[in-house]
Parts: sequence; structure tokens; C-alpha cells
Amino acid sequence: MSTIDRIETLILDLPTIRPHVLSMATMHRQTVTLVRVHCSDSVVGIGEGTTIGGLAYGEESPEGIKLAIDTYFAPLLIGCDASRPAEAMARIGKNIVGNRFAKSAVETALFDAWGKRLGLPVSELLGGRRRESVPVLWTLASGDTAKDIDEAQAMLDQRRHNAFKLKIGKRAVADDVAHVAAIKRALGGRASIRVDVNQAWDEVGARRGIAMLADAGVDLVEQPIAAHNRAGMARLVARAQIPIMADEALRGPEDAFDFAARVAADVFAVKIAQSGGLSPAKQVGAIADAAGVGLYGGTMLEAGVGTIASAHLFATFPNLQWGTELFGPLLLTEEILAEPLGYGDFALKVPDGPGLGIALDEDRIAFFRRDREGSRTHSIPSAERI
Ligand code: MUC
Ligand code: MG
Repeated sequence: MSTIDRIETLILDLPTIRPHVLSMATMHRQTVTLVRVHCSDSVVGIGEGTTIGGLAYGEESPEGIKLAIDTYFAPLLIGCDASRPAEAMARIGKNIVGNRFAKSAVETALFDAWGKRLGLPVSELLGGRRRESVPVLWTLASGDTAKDIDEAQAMLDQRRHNAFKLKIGKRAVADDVAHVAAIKRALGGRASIRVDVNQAWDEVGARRGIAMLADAGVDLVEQPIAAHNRAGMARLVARAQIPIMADEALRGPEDAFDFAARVAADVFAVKIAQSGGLSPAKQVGAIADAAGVGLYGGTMLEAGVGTIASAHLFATFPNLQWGTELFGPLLLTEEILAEPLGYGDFALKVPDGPGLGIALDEDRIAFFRRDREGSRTHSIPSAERI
């Protein structure tokens, strides 16, 4: 039997190609918490726990994810059977409340190690893939309408993305709608346009905004109001001319079940981190299918490890009506994988190799880790650098 010997965590700070403007934070860099699970048979599994804007988006920060894993997860995992991720995660679940991003990072590393040991891709361990690649959209969030249009046109010309998500909610509703309408007019039928409000509207504003967005030709509205306002989401779904998607409100299978029962979303954005890992995220997908809710593969703007873990899961979904937004590595100036992920023809290829089917570029990891000797970002909390 192979056992878990050691858990290693490290924080990387990676610059973004341009500022990424969301309603709750503007990102200039992404901070990634990597986990390595070292097993007694010398297999090493890797996982990633990444959030957006320090503590601006979710309840876990990169530093908190590292601390939780080092202090609380590791002692529970050391000595466990390395080929029984479900058993190890049940032990974690019994002893650790919440900490979904940390759980996702650890479960991913356990699946990667298990797949490497068995010689099977993670998608096969998750039930078997249904597709070799997943469609990938791009988020336009430069904060400038003309720049967003140029960016979208370049992506279309390169055949990299033909669906775009626009980040709105920072400005007055009418101004946001004018920005979206201008982009839709410029791209016409060449692209699907969706918006993500990231909870910024109140219900009355959302009612008005969604009607205007429908007139502008928008295909989907993501998390228009506060995550806790489920009754409000149900009222918006009942009135809206276009589909409404839940994102921040979905923190695992229990939330998904409640949303489905209340008919509070037309589409679920499934995220492995928000769900608490690959296995609970798979359950979210199953609940959506059973309830006739559409599915979309979400991201926390992870780097290559979290992105490809998500792709392995989404490749197993029977339905993926709205595609995915697994573009995180493309938003970063730096590649941390030995071989970059396969983007092209509006999709991301799911690797065939064992485990996640990727390898880290160790020189780059050594260079970008926050605790590197001489690192400028050493000990500066992520929130200060947003
Ligand atoms: C979110 O709320 O969906 C996903 C893409 C992006 O640009 O931001 C994230 C978070
Ligand atoms: Mg969202």
C-alpha cells in the first residue's frame, strides 16, 4: 500500500497580461497556492487552490489556504492510503468545516497522484470523459469599451474564443448596459455575449438591467444580485427574457439542490474550488442535470493546475450547454507548466497522460514562489497588491 508521506504548499505571485476589472476587485496579478502530496511510492500529486482578489471574492485567501493545509489538513492526511482519495477526503470532511478551496486543492492532488499511479487520466477516474476538449470563452474586463472590442476581435481572428463574458456592476446600470451594447453591436453574430455582475445589483436594478441586456442581445446574465438572495434570484428567473446563472451562490451540492428546488437559476456555474473539490463539483453537475438546469464550467482564474483539473471534470459532464471559461492561464504573463495547455479552435484540449497529464516547470515555480530569497512580494498580503 502506498501512503501519504508529506504535504507541501507554496504560494506563487504571477502578473496578469492587463488589469482585470471585476465589480469587487481589480487584479494586476494572480496569487496561486500550489499543493504537492508526496506519497511513499515516490508519486507526487499536484493541486491548486486559487481565489480572486485576496479576500474580496471568497472567504478563503491564498495565505489562509496554505495555513489551513499545513496546520490542519496535513496531520489528518499523513499515513492515509494514497490510493483512496474518497476515504482521505471523508476524513478531512469529518474534521474540517468549510475551507472548500483548500479541500479542492488537496483532493485534486490526491486524484493526480492516484491517476499517475494507475496510469489513467483524472477524467477517467471521475467516470470517463465524454469529450476530448471543452469550449472556452474569454472575459473582457479591461475596463475600457474600445480596448475590449479590439481584444475580442483579435480573439475571434485567432479562433481562440467566440464567446465573451463582460464584467459589469461597477458603474450605473445604464452605463454598463451601454458598454455591453456597444461590444455586442461591434461583434454582431460572430460571438455570444454574456455578462457577470458579480452580485453588484439590487433586485430592482437587476430587473431593469436584465430587460435592457436582453434587448441588447445578451445571451446570459451571471449572478446579478447578492449570493444570499435566493428568493430574489427565483423572482428574476421567473421574469427574465434571458437565462440567469448562479455563481457565487453555489457553494457545493447542498446549495445546488436548494437552487434547483426553488427554480432560482436557469444555469449553474460549476467551480471545483467553490464546490469544495472535484467530487462535490461532480455532484453539483448531477443535480443540475436531474433538475433540467443548464451547466457551465466556471473558473476562479486558476493557473494551469486548477484549470486542467476543472477541464478533466467538465469533460465528463453529459451536458455542458454553456461551455466553460477555463482561460485562467491565458490571463497570466507567466507559464508555470513544462508544456502549456492546448488552447485553439475555441477550446481547451484535455490531456491524455496519467493524472492531470501536466508537469510543473520547476525553474519557474522556484522563481515565482513568494518565499524565494529576494522575492519583492515576500510576506506582502495579496489584498494589498490587488
Ligand atoms: C467569476 O465570478 O466568474 C471568472 C472569470 C472571470 O473573469 O472572473 C471569474 C470569476
Ligand atoms: Mg462569476
